[in-house]
Amino acid sequence: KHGVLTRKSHAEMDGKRTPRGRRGWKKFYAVLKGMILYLQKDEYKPDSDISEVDLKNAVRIHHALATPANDYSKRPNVLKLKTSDWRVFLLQAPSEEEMMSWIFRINLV
Ligand code: I3P
Repeated sequence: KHGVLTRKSHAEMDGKRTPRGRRGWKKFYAVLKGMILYLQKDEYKPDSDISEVDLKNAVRIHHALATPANDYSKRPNVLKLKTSDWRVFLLQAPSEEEMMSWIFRINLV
């Protein structure tokens, strides 16, 4: 699965709140491949190698949990992604349907 997702980092690997200055929203082209959610700067190209930056933004979603971010009301269609290493991301999808589809696919892994 792939598509546009806008990401906000909420908590870090140690479970602590992401510090000021790194809490902004950033738009990515997301690609879910195997157990990894790649958050790429540019559009998906099937045969191109993944860049260093894109690898840095990749999220391991094995044992991760995705739920609708019902406690976040500033933007629509936002899901909350909790990873097995205690990071928390908010991810905004372009529509509710897309949000539900990402949640379903992430939780299937
Ligand atoms: C953050 C940025 C986010 C905002 C966040 C700010 O600043 O303005 O958009 O979240 O507020 O800290 P920075 O880019 O300097 O990290 P919202 O869009 O959800 O308001 P927060 O600290 O209350 O999460």
